[in-house]
This record gives sequence, structure tokens and C-alpha cells, in this order.
Amino acid sequence: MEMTWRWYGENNDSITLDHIRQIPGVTGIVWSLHDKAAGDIWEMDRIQQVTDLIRSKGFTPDVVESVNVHDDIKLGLPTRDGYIDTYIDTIEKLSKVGVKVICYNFMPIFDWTRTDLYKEHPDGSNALFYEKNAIDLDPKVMAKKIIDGAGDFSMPGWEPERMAKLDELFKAYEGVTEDILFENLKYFLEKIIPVCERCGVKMAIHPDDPPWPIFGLPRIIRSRDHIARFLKLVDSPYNGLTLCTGSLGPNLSNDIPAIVREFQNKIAFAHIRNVKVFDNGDFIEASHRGKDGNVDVYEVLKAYHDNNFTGYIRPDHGRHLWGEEKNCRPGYGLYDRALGVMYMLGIWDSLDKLKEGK
Ligand SMILES: [Mn+2]
Repeated sequence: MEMTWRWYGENNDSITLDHIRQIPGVTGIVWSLHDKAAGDIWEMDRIQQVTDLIRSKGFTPDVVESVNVHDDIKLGLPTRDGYIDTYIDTIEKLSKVGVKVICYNFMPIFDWTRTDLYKEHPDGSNALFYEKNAIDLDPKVMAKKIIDGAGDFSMPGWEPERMAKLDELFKAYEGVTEDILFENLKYFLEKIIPVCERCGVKMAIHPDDPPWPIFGLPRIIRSRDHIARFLKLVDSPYNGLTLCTGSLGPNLSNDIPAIVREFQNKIAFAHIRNVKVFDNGDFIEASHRGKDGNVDVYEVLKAYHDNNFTGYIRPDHGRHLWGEEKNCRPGYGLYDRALGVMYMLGIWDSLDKLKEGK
């Protein structure tokens, strides 16, 4: 496996590439052009500039997270073909600089959703929190909370311009069921996967977060059965998964180590994150240590290790520690993710030794 780190780009992240170089074992940067909205053209010179910078610091730029999918594609509107052409153009350009994996999601309107970006843990750190009952609120109230809470940082998927069109978007999604969303995803994949096969770029869909429908919108990548259905839409080694333990984790009936074992050959990118789920269904993001939450991180990593996983892996959201609150992107501080890297590498190195019989 290759340990990576999500970085939001120069002047767009509280963390620099020089910081990341000092975390043991991190060899790849997961990047994107974060100022691009879904459907925008990615210019070759911008792509070249970022990947040159990443390489100049000794990292690989093999994984892009994300290239966002326009809602017209998810909705299956006649305008989707133009947006799919633009998406294909981006895949082709990214392949030219050596990108191997593109992470994306197919969630209607909203990206990951939380009710509180800075919920305090008993130890005084704070983290992203989801209160089940608060989600019945008006989605506009929710959007405002997330945008305001993020301060000066723009939140991918929660761009104010998009949120201003919420009424329009909700109307457009009226009548869009799970089956229709699957159909529209299949149409998109049938157009892009042949391009990916030619270019050597794997598409890796990210599960829905949280793993259940919200605001009456369908969500289709949220359990073992949904993943199995997704993989059958287009059967290709280039149609794969970003397996995110933190997205599947809040539904305790998701047996994540079993999911990893079953679909491992289709997992291009592993997101490791821990969540602590409360009896009432609320959940908070916890340290990567398995004992601090409900995700058995050891068993997940063992599932990857047993199958000699050679894909990309990264620590996902961490808590905000040691004064980071509001000085970093929510969930993307330095310290807790760095601790997460060390926890994961500790487990991985031990598993290596055990396998070698040492
Ligand atoms: Mn994730």
C-alpha cells in the first residue's frame, strides 16, 4: 500500500507540503483543483503546475480527490452529455501527468453532512458530529451552519453559489428514486470507463456519508448490497471503490472488515477513519485508534494486509487538537491525522513482521 495525505493546495490549506514531508511514511499527495465547480474545465497548465509542485517535494500525485460530478449527470438531464464530455477531457488530462485514481461521489446535492463541526470530546479536543434528530431541520439552515462554521475555508460540495440554488435543486430531484439514480450512474460509467481503460485511470466512488438518505434524497452507496449492485453496473478493473470506513461506519450493521475482504480487488483507495456511534444514532468522529470508536481499524487493516493490498490509503478526517480548532479545515487538521498515520503504519509494520514469521 502507499500512504497518502489529502492536501488542499497552496494558500488553500493550513498545512504545507513541508509539514507533510515530516510525517513518517507518507509518500503520496491526494490533491484536486479545489476552486473548480462540478462541470468546470480543468486547464492543463493548472494540472501541470500542481503536480510539478507535489513532485518537487518528493511526493507522487497519483490520486485526485475529487473531480466532482455535475448534478445534471446525477439527474439524467439532456444536458448531461456535455458535462460527461468535460469529465472525459479531465480524465484524459490527468492521465497525462500520471494520475492513477480519481475519487468521486454520486450523492445528490450534498456532500458529507454534519450538524456540528466542532463538537467537544471529553478530552477537550473537538471533531465533526452528527445529531440524528437535528437533521430534520431545513437543509438551508444546515448549509448555512456548515458554510459559516468553516470560516474562511470553502467546503467542497458546500459552495455558497450552489447552496443558493437549493430550492431549484430540490425541485429537480423530486421523483428521483434509488433506481433512477443507479440508472444515471450506469449511463455516466458506460461513457467514461472505456476512456479510463484506455488512459489507465481508475474511477473510485466514495460511499455516501452518512450512510442513509437525508432530506428525502436517495443515497445509493451505503452498504454491502449497494456496493455489490454498483460494481455490477459496469464490470471493469477501472470501475472501483474508495472504501471509506468513516462513511460506512455510522451504520453499525455494515461489517466493514467483511466488506473490505469481499471487494478488495475493486478497492483502489482506502480511507481510514473512526467514528463513535451513540445509542440514539448520533455519531462523532474519533481518533484512529480502534478502541476510541466503533470501527475496528485493526481488523480493517488486517483485511487489506491479508490480501497484499497495493492501492492507496490515507487517514481520513481527524479531530482538531492543540489549538487547531477553526485554524484548519474542519476534519483536516495536522496532528490527529498524523497520529492516525502512525497508528496505521504501526499496525501495518506489525502485520508485515507476523507474515514474515519474525
Ligand atoms: Mn472518506
